[in-house]
Amino acid sequence: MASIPTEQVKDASLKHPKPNTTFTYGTAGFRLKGDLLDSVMYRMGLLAVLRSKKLNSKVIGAMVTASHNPDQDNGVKLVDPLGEMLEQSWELHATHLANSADVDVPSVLASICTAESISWSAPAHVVVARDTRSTGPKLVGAFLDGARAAGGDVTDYGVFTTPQLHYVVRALNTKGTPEAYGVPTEEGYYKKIGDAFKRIMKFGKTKFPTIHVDGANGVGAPKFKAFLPYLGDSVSFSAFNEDITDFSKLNNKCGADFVKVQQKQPENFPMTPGTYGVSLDGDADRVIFYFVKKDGTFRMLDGDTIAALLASTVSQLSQLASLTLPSGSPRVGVVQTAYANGASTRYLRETVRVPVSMVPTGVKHLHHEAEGFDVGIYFEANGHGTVLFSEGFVKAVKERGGKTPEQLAALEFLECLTDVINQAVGDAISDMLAVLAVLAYKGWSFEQWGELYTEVPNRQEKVKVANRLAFKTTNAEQELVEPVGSQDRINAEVAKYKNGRSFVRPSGTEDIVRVYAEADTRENCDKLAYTVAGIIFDHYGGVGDRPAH
Ligand code: G16
Repeated sequence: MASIPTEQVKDASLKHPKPNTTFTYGTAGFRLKGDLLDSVMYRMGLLAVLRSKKLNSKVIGAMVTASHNPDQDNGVKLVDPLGEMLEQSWELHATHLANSADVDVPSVLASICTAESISWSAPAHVVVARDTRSTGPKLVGAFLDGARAAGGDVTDYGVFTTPQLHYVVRALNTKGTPEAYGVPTEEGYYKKIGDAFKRIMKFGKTKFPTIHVDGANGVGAPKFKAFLPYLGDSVSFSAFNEDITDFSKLNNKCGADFVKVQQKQPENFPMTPGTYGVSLDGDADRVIFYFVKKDGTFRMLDGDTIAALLASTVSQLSQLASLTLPSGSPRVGVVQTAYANGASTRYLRETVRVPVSMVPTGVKHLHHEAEGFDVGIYFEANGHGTVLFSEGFVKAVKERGGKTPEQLAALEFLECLTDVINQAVGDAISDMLAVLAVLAYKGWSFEQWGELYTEVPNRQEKVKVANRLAFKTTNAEQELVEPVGSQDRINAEVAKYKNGRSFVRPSGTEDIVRVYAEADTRENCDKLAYTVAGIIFDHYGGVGDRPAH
């Protein structure tokens, strides 16, 4: 029986020595300064091979990106066969392997094989892609070394958006089956989503102004340009922040994270009243919409607003079409995190009347929860999310059980929607197209969409601390259990504000803790956010500049 090529793995390990750093598999995989990640990449190449062997030679993906973070950062996350994030129990193997001494790598691999009953003789298939970051090519090289040292068959897809990599993994693993997801190439991705977008826009009643798209100076910019020829001419787009040659510009004063956190438009982005803007983030898996009102004020439409629009539309259309599954009416549900605006949760529960689940930050948690619904809509407030349609729902929609022309149209619209949306993972470009299609169908402007509910003023701040791992949370990350006493201090502040809400949690992608606050007025909300940020800084190891208004 074949066994681990110990010498080969050990020799290659020594070429990718581990630095004196402790690695953690965080919210979206390993994320650190790019120049510290060589050994991690090598070892994730090894682990991806093991994961493929464990799953009967299914294709496993790896995406090399640090998404919304600056160019100096980089990261890697492994992708399971249907495009979902790596199963959580394997995050422990990843962390263990990443932190082992160089010489111990073969024995750690052997221990994972034993724990997971992996037969080494099974073939392994792995694919990898990267965003536009400067450290990407070298890190992909280290990953390939790992996958090859373990004898895996590995394909490098070059520069991709994160959602394109997830799409390709799912398409490869479903090829030739009744669940075939699409042609497993970049063009296959454009064609599948583009064709569905052209079909769904037949229902459109609105002519949008030219949509300005902020590419965050990242991979989304060239990929969106490549996508344009597949989208027809129902909407016209203008692209901005497309410079991927000057690495310092990546996510710098632009992109979805900047817009969401700063609550203002990106730089180098012309906007006047009536302009519609859309920002992607650095790897194009998050999207934020915005416009400038007639009075010149900036209005943002974030992940919560996207979830509200999609949940209300899918519910209404399912009812209009009298859609019935063998289990009864389709169960439409929404999954959010603590960052969801309180008003959006109330709107979903009380007006749309759908169940809303709260889970910890990270699409890996949201995705899993959303799988429990016939239509599971999950969006983080930061614009990261998608919609999962169950097989039963898709089948019922395709069977066209409707009778009236309105019912048949509703079913066709829903069917197109299942193809426009990238169900493998949150996808900024596909989400943008889905939102535009829904608005066009309803005959709504961005302004009308923004009237679904009135947001409670909110603010997010970052605090740099000596040790963010000292912060431990409970209750879907809404309360701190450590440092002891910190939550009492936060509660005492929150109690001073009408509709006050605030929580603190360590980021899983940046070396900071995040502070979130809501209150009845903008002024109160800002005061609460900065007071809580100040408490964390003063009492719990703040370093650098104290957060200031
Ligand atoms: C990643 C995750 C998101 C998460 C975000 C911030 O996004 O995929 O689910 O909301 O990090 O996480 P944290 O608050 O733990 O830093 P991205 O776009 O950076 O991949």
